[in-house]
Amino acid sequence: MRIEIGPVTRLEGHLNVLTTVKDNTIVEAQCVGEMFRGFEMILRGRDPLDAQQITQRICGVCPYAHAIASSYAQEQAFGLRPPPNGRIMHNLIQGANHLYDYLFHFYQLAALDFVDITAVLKYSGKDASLVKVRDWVKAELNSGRKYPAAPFLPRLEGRYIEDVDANVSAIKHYLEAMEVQKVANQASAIFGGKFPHATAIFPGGCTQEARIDLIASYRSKIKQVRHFIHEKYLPDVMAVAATFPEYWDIGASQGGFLSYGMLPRTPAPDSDRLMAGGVLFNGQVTDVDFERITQDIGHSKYSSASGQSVRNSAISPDPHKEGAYSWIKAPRYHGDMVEVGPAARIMVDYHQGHNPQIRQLVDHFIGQAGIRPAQLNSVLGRHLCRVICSVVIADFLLEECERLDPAKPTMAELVIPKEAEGFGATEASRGGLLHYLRLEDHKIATYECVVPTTWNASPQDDRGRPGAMESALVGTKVADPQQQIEANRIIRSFDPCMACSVH
Ligand code: NFE
Repeated sequence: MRIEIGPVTRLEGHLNVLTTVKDNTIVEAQCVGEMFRGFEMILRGRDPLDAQQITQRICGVCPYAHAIASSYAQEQAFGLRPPPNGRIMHNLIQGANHLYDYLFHFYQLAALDFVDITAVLKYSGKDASLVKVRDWVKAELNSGRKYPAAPFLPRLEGRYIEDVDANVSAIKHYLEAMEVQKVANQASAIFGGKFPHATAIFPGGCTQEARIDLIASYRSKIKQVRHFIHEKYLPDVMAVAATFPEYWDIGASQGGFLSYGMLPRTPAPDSDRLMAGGVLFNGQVTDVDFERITQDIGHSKYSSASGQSVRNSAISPDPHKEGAYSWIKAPRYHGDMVEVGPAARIMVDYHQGHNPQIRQLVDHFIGQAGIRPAQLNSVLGRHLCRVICSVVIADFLLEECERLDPAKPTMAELVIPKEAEGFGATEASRGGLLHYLRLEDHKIATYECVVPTTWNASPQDDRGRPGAMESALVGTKVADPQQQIEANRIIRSFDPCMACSVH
């Protein structure tokens, strides 16, 4: 039985997923990116300094990661190193964006997979925000509307949290999380100029000053966000894990893991990073080699050559190509499928014993959950790894503030060479993000972005092997093949962003 479970809601953009179900088990899955955008074509022939601005428009959720990857690529092409303040400001802007994004994903996108909003009808307390939600749900259900209480209802049927107090507390945190996300975005905007789409991020640093009042304001905002992470986000994720422990064993992808690492601690962006990069296969981590990244398009709607390296990538849309089912390309590492994202980021660092705080947090929480490190490759593992990232990043951002020196410059002077090329790699919230550019006659001749959701939601490669998310769906038992709440929870745990994936 072949079933279309798309459009999958509570994610960015338009994702369709087709599953084939036999005996209540998914035996095949196809992730379909349904639109074409063409940013790499838009960039051709432009001034390279347009790139960190234009690529931010790929997405309103993770714009800073694109600006940072573009700046790193240009820094390499220009032979440029930002001064320490510039590097730190890049980190402060990008890091605060990660904190916003993890909270947004868990509360607004994923939590409703587990939290029962109708439990609020039993709320008898006096909290004004909850009373408002309760009265609204009640009025909606009595309204006679075809779809009352949208977008929370109707929903897929399955088991949700049953405890009324736990549900009510989660609904309260859903509301609070939106306020905290605003604070995180304000923090990014202090040095980035605005949210989304920062104006101040440049190759070689940041155009904002390292003023004492800005540092103090940034610190106080990150402290507020950090408080929420520790007091609400972390316990809420562990509460979901305690209620749905079966999801430690559901949704494992079937390949390796790739992370570029993030938040450099020295002006060389690819040197020592807060989280180390690497490629993890069978418990072994090796350094990332950009030359080993290729993109297959056998099942993607492009007619250019398949399997090209990043440097040689081309883009030629072919909407009617036979056998193609997605606008997403299929990136592979040395020919193999890898997952990117929070679980990859944490596992790659953990397996190298690189960041002691990550090791300690992973050991603590897998001990508490009674699972093995390999089970971080799961629905719950991805949620837990986002929390671990947020704890580690929030602490680091506060330390970075101490290292800003108001008396020193925040930008390096830059000269655009006539011919040059550069790679820029970082971690967006959803995983490894790579930008590549080549200059000819001071202008962009080639620009290529290899984006997190392009890896995770990729279609089959030329050998017919599935992408990470497709592979995570295969083998999943579904109680109701028509609804597949289990598949939806798997997809959401990847936090796909379709706008980014097709860019
Ligand atoms: Ni549009 Fe993004 C992140 C990037 S995902 S959200 O995180 O890059 O492919």
